[in-house]
Amino acid sequence: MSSTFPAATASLTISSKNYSSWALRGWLLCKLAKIDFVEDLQSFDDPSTRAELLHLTPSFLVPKLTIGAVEAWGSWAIAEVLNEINPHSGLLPESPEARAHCRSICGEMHSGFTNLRAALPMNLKAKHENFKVWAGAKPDIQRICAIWRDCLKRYGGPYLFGAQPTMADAMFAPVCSRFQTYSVELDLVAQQYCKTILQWDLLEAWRQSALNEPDELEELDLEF
Ligand SMILES: N[C@@H](CCC(=O)N[C@@H](CS)C(=O)NCC(=O)O)C(=O)O
Repeated sequence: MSSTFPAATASLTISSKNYSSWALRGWLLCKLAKIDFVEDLQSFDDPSTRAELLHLTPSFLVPKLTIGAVEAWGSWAIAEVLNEINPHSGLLPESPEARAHCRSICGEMHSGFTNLRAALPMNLKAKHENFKVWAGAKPDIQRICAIWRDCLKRYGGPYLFGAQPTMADAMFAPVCSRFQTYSVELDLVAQQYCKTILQWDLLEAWRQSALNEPDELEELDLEF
């Protein structure tokens, strides 16, 4: 088997841009890695889609990246594959210490914060002014804000590892949108970080596409 990546066009299988936080992560990672890719947008409200998804992605989940015979599914695997494809894209910070730190907080995001994800599902079209955050989600929010404070202090911001966004910002970006949607009270540092992410041109481009998506997948309002 060849040790280089195929010269094929990359394709990113994603689902709803409004609801799918993992799809957003995969898309931001591809953009940060500066690869050319096409979006393969699968619609969850089409009954044939689940059967189709099974062929497209073994985990049944999106995002999934395909480049010729190279297939990676799950945001974390996609991040690492993209970093292999383009190790100088800045997906990871430069120093070994910062790279280890970056990978660690991406890992926390990837495998944790399940209460936050359940209580505050991503929905870019929604805005809740007086949303009561479930007590079980509060430790997740506190931990996320502590991660951000630590990074911004150590590396100087405005992104988590300094002047340019890395894979960590891609992984945490959907959290910023959730905090905005549900009007979560945040300390000043976290507020500023959310503002940076929400003004990021890539996030704005994604948000515009999400707003143009047909309404309304009501069952996803609670579950995603
Ligand atoms: N840990 C996975 C999570 C992927 C995931 O949960 N994707 C959701 C979309 S946000 C999905 O594909 N759900 C399909 C379904 O529920 O049918 C990742 O890192 O990508």
